Formats: sequence, C-alpha cells, structure tokens
Amino acid sequence: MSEVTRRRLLAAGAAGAGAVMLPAGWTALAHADSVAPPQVLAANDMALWYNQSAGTDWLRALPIGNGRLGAMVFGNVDTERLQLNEDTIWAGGPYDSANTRGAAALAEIRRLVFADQWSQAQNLINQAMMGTPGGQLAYQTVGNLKLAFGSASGSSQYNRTLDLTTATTTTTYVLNGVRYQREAFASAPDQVIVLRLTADRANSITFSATFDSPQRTTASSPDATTIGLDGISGNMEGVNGSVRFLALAGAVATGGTVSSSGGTLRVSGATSVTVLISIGSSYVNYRTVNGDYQGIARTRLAAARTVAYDELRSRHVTDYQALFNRVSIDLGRTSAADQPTDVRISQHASVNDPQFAALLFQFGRYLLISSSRPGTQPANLQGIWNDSLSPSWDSKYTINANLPMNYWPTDTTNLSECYLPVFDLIKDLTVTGARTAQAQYGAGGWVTHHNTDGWRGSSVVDGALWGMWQTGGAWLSTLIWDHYQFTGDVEFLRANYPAMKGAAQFFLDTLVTHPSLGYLVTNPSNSPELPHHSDASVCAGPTMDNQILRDLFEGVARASEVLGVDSDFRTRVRSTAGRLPPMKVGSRGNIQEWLADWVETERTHRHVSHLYGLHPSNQITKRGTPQLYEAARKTLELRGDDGTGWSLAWKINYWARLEDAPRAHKLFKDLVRTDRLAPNMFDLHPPFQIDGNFGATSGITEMLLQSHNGELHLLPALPPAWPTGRVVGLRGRGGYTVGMAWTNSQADEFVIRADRAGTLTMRGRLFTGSFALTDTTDGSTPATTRPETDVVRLTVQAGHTYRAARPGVTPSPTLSPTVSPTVSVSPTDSPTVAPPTTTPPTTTPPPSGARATYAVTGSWSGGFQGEVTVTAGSTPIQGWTVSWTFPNGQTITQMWSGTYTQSGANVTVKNASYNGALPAGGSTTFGFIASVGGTNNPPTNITCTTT
Ligand code: FUC
Repeated sequence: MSEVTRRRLLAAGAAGAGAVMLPAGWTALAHADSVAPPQVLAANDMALWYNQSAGTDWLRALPIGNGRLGAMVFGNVDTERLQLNEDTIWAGGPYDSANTRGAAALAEIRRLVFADQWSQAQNLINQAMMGTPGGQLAYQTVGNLKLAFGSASGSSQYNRTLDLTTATTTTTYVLNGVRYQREAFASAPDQVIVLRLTADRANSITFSATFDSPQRTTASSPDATTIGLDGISGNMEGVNGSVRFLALAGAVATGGTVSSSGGTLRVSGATSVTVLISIGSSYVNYRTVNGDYQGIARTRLAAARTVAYDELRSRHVTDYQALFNRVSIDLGRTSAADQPTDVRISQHASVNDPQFAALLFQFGRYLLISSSRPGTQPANLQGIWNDSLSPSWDSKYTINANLPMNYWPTDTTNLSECYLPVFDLIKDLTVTGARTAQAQYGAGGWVTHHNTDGWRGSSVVDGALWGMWQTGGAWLSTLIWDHYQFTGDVEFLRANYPAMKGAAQFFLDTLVTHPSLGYLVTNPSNSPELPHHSDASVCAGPTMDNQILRDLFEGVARASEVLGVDSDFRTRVRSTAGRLPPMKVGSRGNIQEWLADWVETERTHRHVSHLYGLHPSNQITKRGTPQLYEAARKTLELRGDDGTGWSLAWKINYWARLEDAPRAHKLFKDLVRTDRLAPNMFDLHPPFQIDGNFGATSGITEMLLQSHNGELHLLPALPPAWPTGRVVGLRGRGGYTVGMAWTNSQADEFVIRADRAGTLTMRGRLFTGSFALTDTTDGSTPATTRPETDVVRLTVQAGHTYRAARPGVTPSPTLSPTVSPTVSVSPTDSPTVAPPTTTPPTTTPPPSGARATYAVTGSWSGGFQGEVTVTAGSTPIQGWTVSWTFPNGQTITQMWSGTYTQSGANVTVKNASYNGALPAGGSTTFGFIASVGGTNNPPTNITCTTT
C-alpha cells in the first residue's frame, strides 16, 4: 500500500467510525410474493440467496474457501468472475522488524512517560522504537478467473445461493430456453476450487476463460485444456515482493470441445464442464519463500483431474460437514426468511426475523471453516478474501482487538481444529518477537505489538499513538490456556507452554515500578489507539495491559501446574501478578481506563479495551465483582452503543456477559444494518472486516451459553425476540458439549455431555423451579448440591450425558450432542490396541503409501488417534494424508487431519484421528498411512491409540 493510503486508513481508523470510507448506502426492495427457493428450504434456511447477480460489486459476491484457497463468486450471467486468493500471497518477503536503537532509548522514554511528557515520549518512540520498516506488509490478491459466456440478454428465473450446509454456491438461470446451472466450492480434501457448469439441453455450454491480475503476472496455456497465471507478490515498504505463485485452471468437459492457446481457454458446445482451479505458492513459512509453487499447483490439478466431479463434491461435503454439522441452531422462522438475503438485511430493523440471527451465527462458523484450517494461515482482517494489492489496514493481523476476536467463536462453537493456525502463528512470533524483545527492550522472552503480518513482524508500527502497545503477544498467549480449558489436551498445552512462558518472561524482565503508586506497570504502552490527552495515547500501566497480564500470569502458572514444571517460575509470576495495579472505579462510576482518572479524548471511541476484563476475560463478573460489574455497565453507557462493525460485535459480547439480553439483542440488531452488513453478509467496519462476523457469532453464543466462570451458565441472556428455539453442540470450558431447547422464553431441556470426569456446576433459571436430572448414559439420578437457588452441582463421569428438564417435557433425541471429535473419549469396554504387527512398519510404494497395522480387540465404535513421522526430504510440505484401512476393505482418507510439525526433513503428524463407526466384529485390524507433500515416504515412527 502506498504510504498515503495507509496513513489515510490509519487516520480514518483513529477518527472513529471510518466515516470517510462509508460506502454509498445500499438498498434492496422486498417483493410481496417472494418465497425462499427450494434449495434454501432444503438447507433449512441455512443459505444466503439473491435474485440478482453481484454485477461488479465485490460485496455482493459470495465467498468460498478451504482455509488456503478462497474465491468470491459473482454469478453474472454474461461473465462469471471468480476473484481468487491464496492465503500466503503477502507483499514483500522475509524481513527483520526489530529496531536496534530501541533498547538504548528505553530508559529515557520511560522517564518521559512517568513525567507526563507524553508527546515527547511519543516523539522519541517514533525515532527509536519503530520497526524496520515502519509499517507491515499487505496480504494480496492472486487475481481473477473470468468466464465469458456472451450476452445475458433475455435471461430469466435467475437465482444465486450460498448453501452453508454444503459450502457450495449455485447460480441458475434460463437463457434461450435452456436452464443453466453453475456450482462452485473450495475443496479442502482435494485442494482445488471447483466450478461445475451444467445445462438441461445437450451441447449448450460455450465460453472462453482467462486470468487477469493486478499483480506482475504472465498468462499462458500450459496444455490444450489448461490456462495458467504465473506471478509474484508486490513490493512494499522497501521490501521486494518475493512470493511466487502459479494459478492453473483446467477444464474437463462432456460433449463439445476444449482448447487452450495464448492464455485463453475455449469450451464450445459442451453439455457439462468442470473447471478445476489450483494455486501454488512459494511461501513455505515466514522466513522461507523458495517452495515449488509450480509443482504444487500442477500436482493438485493433476490429482483432481483424476477424480469424478461427484466424488470431488462428496469428499468436499463430507469434509466440511464433519465440522459444520457439530452445531445446529433454530431460533424460529417468520415469513421474513422468504425474502432474499439483502432484503432481509435492509429491513431487519423493522421486521421480526429471528432466523436471520441463526443464519448470521452459522455464517460466522462457515467463514471460519472456510478461512482457517490446520496448516493454513490464520484468518486475517478479511479472512482470506481480498481483491486488492493494497487492502485496508493491509488485510493483516491486528492484535489489539481483531485477531483475537476472529477466534472467539472457535472453541465455543465446536471448531477447535480451526484454531490451530493461531498457535502456529504464535510459535513463529516467539522467534521474531524474541529478537524484538532483545533489540528494543534488552529483555528475554518475546514481545509483539499491535500488528503482525505474513512475515511475523513484531515491532512497533504505524506510529507510537497506535503501535506502542506491548501486550499483543501476551494476549495471544492467553488464548493457549483458554483453548486448553475446552479441549483438555495436555499434549497441546505441553507443546505451546514455551510460548506462554516466553511471553511472561518478557514482562518479568520489563515491568517497572510506578514511581508514586508502587505497582509494577508496563511502560511505554497505550490503551489501544485512544488518546488520553490531545494526540497522546502513550502511558504506563493502562488497565487493559494489567488485565491481560493477570490472565497471562495465571494461565502460565496453572499450565506449569498441569505439566508439573517450573515451580520457581510459577512462584515468580504469581507474586508479580500480585503487584499489578488493580482495576478501579473512576469518578464517573466507570471502569478507569488508565492509572489516572483521565477522561478519554473521544467519548464514543470504538475501542473499549478496559472491558477486556469483562469479555473475553472473567475478571469482572456479576457475582464475583459486583461493583466492577456495575462500573462496566456504566462504562458501556458512557461510550454509547454506536461503533464500527467489530466494535458493535464486541459490545454484543459485553452485554451478554452483563446478562442484559434485550441490550445484547439491540446491539445485534444495530449490526444488521446496511451500513454495518454488506449484501453478502460480510461485516463492514466499514470497509469489510471479518472480525465483526466472528464477533457476532461469538456474541450470539454468549447469549446462549457462558462458561468463563467455572460453571456452565445455560441461556444467560436469552432475548425476548427468540422465545422458542434450540441449539445443539455448543461447547463450554471444562470439556462440555451442550444441547438446549426452550419455548415461551422458558428452558425446557438441557443436555450436557462431559468429556472428562469432574464436578459440573450448572446455572440457569430452569433450576429455580422443579426439574428432573438424569444421567442418560446409565439411567441413574445423580446426587446434587444446590449452592445457590439457580445453581446445581454434581459429579460427572467422562463420556456420560446428563439431562435436566422441566417436568413433563418429552426428551428430544436430537438434542443430545454428538461426541466432539477433537476430544478423547474413554471407551465403555476398554478395547486394547496391540503394538504394530510389523515393526518397523512395512512400506508399500506410492500411491498406497506406508502403513502400520494394528489389532484391536473388543466391541468398539469409538475412534483412533495416531501419530506418524515421515521424512519429507526436499518435497515442499503442502499437506498430508492419513488413511485408515479396515479389514472389510473400507478406507477412509483424511487430508489435513491432525497437526504437523516439521523438524529438519522430518514431519510429524500428531493427533490424526478417526472417530467414525468401525466395522462390526469382536476383533479388527486397521492400517494407518501418512503421506506428505504428495509423496508417500516411509514413516519412521507410528503410534496409535484408541480414543
Ligand atoms: C485497529 C482498529 C481499527 C481497525 C484496524 C484494523 O486499528 O482500531 O478500527 O479495526 O485495527
């Protein structure tokens, strides 16, 4: 991005609502006789649909993605446009962001801050602490694939949908008496984008296809049915573009002819066509950009060409639904759902449309599954969807609100695996951030400030007023402990504990004693992006920093207890935590944002950072800290309800934590306006920023289930607008999967499945009246205690399901959550897994790969978890496959299952798991195969256990 554009966006962001960027308002008119199309009804209304194409408006196009590859599908009758992304196409290349002048200036900066000479401190920070370069680099588009069909004149019966239950877009229309259909999806198992064209009259499909791009690219026709676009990412901030990429589009047709020359693909008179789009990138990781991008693109395309369309589609749907189907939600339906999606948004303020909340909730889950999968980059400010070389705020990772918000709904809505890219990013930051910690603070551990990018920049950027915030890495590290609370995965905790420890170490080394107050404080830092005096945001010990550090220190201390390590370090962090400034109530009855009782320079500023303690943290709670809880409410009243998209989304979460259902719902409605939601349901800062989508999904979840307080709070903020509903599959900390049903705003039934044995505390209005509680796994009635009138406490057993219901409510079989595949389950009749019958495992040549065979005895319908190490050699790692082969010949192949780590040439795939039903029989054997980077190399280590 040019310096001018970046500064403009920063200025707009600082101004509050980004008003200069407000798009011209959009409208959509309701149709009196509108009904939802059959495929939308078949998807139970979990679909976006439109009766017009997107035209040239990107915010009307529909997103598809597989975590790595993304496309915006426009659905124009005359020219189809797929705007393409690959999640590693970042401007520039590896760079060292640390400023070696920093450490020498630090003492003087701190002195100036403590002397209230903030402007002078900021000037010195701008000279000595800014990163190299002073801004980070942008996530960029690949380009477009365009299919020209000829004139649309005379077309009718147009319809366009995005089915969230199958992650597929469909465009249908009638032209010259022929019904045409286009279907598009991004497949994670096959790592291609698939566009399928069909017509109900033979030999009716004719088009020519070309790539175009704003990048430096060369178009070509590598063979008679394929076109290619070879390019390199842009230069930026003085760093040369170095990510090479190749996009390929190949056509497979039935009937007619296909040819390709000079970069144009021609299909003539076909009856059906499958266009396969494959993209390879040379980005290997934040410090290596020499990957075989052409090999990746070609291998993926060649492999997909050998698979029939129906098989590609069913593999995609199976893979996607394994994640999506874990949660279902029904908040009721009105005739408002018979209008196209854009109409529903435009009239949401005045119409009762509870289904729209369910749709927006699931749209957030859809976007997360489509933009963040194990092994991919985390979802950035735009997920993976970006049509520009200079997107707003570079479409990177803003850590002081946006990146954490992207992942708030991950565990709570049962998508744990989608979280993994964040932990990979944190691991990278422990390396780049250690360098910044050393160079700029003379400290150990690691630090990251308010932004990072594909190169894991960790220094101060954009100017002191925005960037001089030390606790980015600390906030990210708290996510590790929070994730662990959901999954209970000790190996995950062990693997990520060093990041938590390093983040804490940095603050043990850098916190300084406040000269008059005596507390340990960060200096310099800020309360994100909000000046406390004219043009001065830099300060010491802002409230948010103290809250984050309390969470970091407590999280690392508890993690060290779980892992049985570092008792001295634990003592140190706990005693340091005790010396942090406590939260205070200010003169306006609010939570004080800074150590001094300053009044913010902008009363309605979008950041309400000092309520981090209310959400996502649990330092401010209704029952634990009633005074602070009241002050949090007052803080929100003072700031007002208005805000940018993500700011509104955070406020839904805040009001849900305050258990104020009508207000949380009011904020939700504020978000469903044409200035905050685009026709394609992308959230608008404005401009588009995906955090608002994820924050909204999280907010709706917080209205239905909370678990931040050592208890499951069931329906804590159910708004009157959703009087009847049900939700199945939400997750709570402690390892609980929850189903709930209610009518007339009264809970009917709660069904809770416990992953682990322990004490379950449930809070809910249901418990204030008479209710029945059963362990549905063994039919017993558990003993309970009643610490409060609305609280029930019981001892739960791992794998058991518990049902609490109002008397007379018939148990609903569909309310029982299914087993969460990410969590180990104790078998009811412990089967035994024998060691491999072949040691070392036998290998067979590609393509069947290497396998170890295990014998399992016992009647068993659980799952298996495996771990395998494979020598990848020089093959670039683009993914891995794990196959489970059963004696009846059934083979289940999972791409991207589990997590991988690479050490030298060795790749270890951990936690690859299969959780489906096994072939019946008292004894069975199965094989475990792993292949990496398209090559089936001999595994050097295979282990496997039942789950
Ligand atoms: C922070 C916020 C802005 C915007 C940007 C990406 O700077 O203050 O509102 O979300 O990140």
